Amino acid sequence: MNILLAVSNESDAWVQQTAAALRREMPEREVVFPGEPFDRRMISYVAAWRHKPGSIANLPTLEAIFSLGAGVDSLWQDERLPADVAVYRVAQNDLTFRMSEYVLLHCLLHLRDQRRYDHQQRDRNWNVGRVAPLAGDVRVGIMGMGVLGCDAAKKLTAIGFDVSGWARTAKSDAPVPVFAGAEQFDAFLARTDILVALLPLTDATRGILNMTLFEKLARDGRLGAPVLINAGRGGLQVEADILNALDMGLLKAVTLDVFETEPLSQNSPLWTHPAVTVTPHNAASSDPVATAHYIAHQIRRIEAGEEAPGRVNRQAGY
Ligand code: NDP
Ligand code: OXD
Repeated sequence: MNILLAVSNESDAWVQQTAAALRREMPEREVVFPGEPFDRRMISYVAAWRHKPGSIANLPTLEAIFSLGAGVDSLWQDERLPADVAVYRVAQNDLTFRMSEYVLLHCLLHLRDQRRYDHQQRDRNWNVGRVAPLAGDVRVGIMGMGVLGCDAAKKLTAIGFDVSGWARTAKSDAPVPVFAGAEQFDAFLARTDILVALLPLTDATRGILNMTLFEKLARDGRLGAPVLINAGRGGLQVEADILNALDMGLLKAVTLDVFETEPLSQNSPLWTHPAVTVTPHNAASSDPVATAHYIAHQIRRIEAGEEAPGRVNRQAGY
């Protein structure tokens, strides 16, 4: 019935706050870390974030693994991940709404060319420049129409953007038109001025943000050239292709929250490129209290024999 908190850095403040919040939520259980002595036979649940491979093996009464985030790709990197154990992820408003704030912020920054005015302010340069298009004149394409993509789509639509999505499977209840699968991918790209990547990292999506894709984005948009925002996973993108596409004018600007290697190397040209906005994988860093509350809710549902939210399809990888 106890909970193992399997993380890469046990002393991290966010981890310690999550552990404290979990103990408050479920005082009847022990919350332990892999680095301390504990009874492996008493662990029913693992809450994991970038855990050390092998650290959640040999737990004979394990019932479920909870990702402390929405993404689960780091779990699959563990060859000793217990098979046949249900995996759950975070799919709740605290995280979702933060991601939508990030997507809105960066779509608007690109719409209004804000980076240019930041540079101008530094130079005390009063240059109005061209009149920005209205949101309604700009087509946003969201790759990944799951929990995050749908919420961002609703909110982008509410401020006027012309939004479409792309997913693996067709949707009849999405807030915006959704293109599905490989067959409709090119049509989706051809109507996209701002491409927002909110995909999980799987074998099918790794490296998808590459030169071939950038060449297929709309060439007739009001921003001058297409813009990329990636807040999904760094493994989706080929950073050398992004830099080349910027230099060739195939992309006008990019916002990246995630990177091929994190933290981003000090030597990466992305840090200083004038058309690149870098954030440190914090698009939707969640409140530890909300995360612990959500995991406690998932556990209570499982123990009541009910379906818990956020169940991952292990075969699909997300
Ligand atoms: P969901 O599982 O709810 O949605 C995933 C979406 O991606 C679904 O619409 C799915 O299609 C689509 N998809 C998956 N594989 C493919 C494919 N091969 N081709 C086309 N579409 C595909 O996930 P969330 O929305 O909750 O989260 C998405 C990702 O965002 C996470 O996996 C994580 O990597 C990232 N993330 C990043 C954060 C950050 O701070 N930067 C924070 C939180 C999450 P379908 O609907 O057909 O299944
Ligand atoms: C997540 C993340 O997947 O923060 O939740 O990246």
